[in-house]
Amino acid sequence: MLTELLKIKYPLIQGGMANISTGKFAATISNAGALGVIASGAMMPDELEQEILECKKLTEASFGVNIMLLSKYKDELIDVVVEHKVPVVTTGAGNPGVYIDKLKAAGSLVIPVVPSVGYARRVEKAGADAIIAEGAEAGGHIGELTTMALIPQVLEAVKIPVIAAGGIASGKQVVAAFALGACGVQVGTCLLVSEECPIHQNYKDTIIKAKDIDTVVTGRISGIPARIFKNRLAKTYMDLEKAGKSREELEYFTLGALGKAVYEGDVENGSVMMGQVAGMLKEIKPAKEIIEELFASARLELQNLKI
Ligand code: TUI
Repeated sequence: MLTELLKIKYPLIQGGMANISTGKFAATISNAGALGVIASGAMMPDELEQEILECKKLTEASFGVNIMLLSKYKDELIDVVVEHKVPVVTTGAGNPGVYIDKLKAAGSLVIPVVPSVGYARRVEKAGADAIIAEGAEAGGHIGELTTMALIPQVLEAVKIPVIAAGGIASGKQVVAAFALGACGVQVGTCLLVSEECPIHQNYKDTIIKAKDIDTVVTGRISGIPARIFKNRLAKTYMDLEKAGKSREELEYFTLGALGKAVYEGDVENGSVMMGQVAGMLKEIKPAKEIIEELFASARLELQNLKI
């Protein structure tokens, strides 16, 4: 049981959303009974330390830190996590293999996010405690496979617990994830529309207004695919990409422009990361209500299944 492994009430992990998942927001999610996760992707090591201390101040419950492996400061961020004995560490956007022993020696459970069977096998061999298999429905940096195709194939390949991510924002989708063999879910987009989520109101409104086809994957040509809201920035990015601009020249358009959307509310010239489920989200609610409803609805949906 994931709930036993992570010492939580609901088998739900907060997606590590750079610039968004602060210590305070992670504590809110942990206090709601799920696993709150601080995202260190856009943080300097001393900022991460402050956020960990803030989170510990605000919750007695377990929590995690996400290490985004494209970060320039990944070694130092890992050192902070080790020093503060963070209970759970999730990783994304790279291979965490070289850090796993060190993290486990500090008592952390290590749960890498993987986009394919190959990476799932690799991190299991390196000692990961569980895996989050993330489908391309997710927001932000993604792989190729959909959740529907990825989860059963990862399950076949590894023995450690598999958590599903990408395309999950309703009870039906939680049931689907469990039916595919997952023992829990990781969600991001549905928490963006929580009252407590520390993003600009324009960002939340953009999700509420979004339709099913309003996200697009940028970076498929240049090397770091990311699903974002289809706005002016996304269109400019794709034009530049087609014109042959390099990954470095395009960096501003991904993580660089995320802050513009998150803090300034510039939803036209900022990078507004969101998953394909944005089209389903119509209301801003307290995070606790979102999480409780997800599982109450999943239980009902399960009873109503007729096969
Ligand atoms: O990491 C994510 N989602 C993210 S990270 C992020 S910040 C950013 N955005 C755009 C460009 C640069 C940084 C926003 N959203 N999800 C987990 C995830 N991990 N998805 C895919 C992967 C992944 C990809 C490659 C995991 C391992 C991997 O290995 C590559 C290698 O060569 O080791």
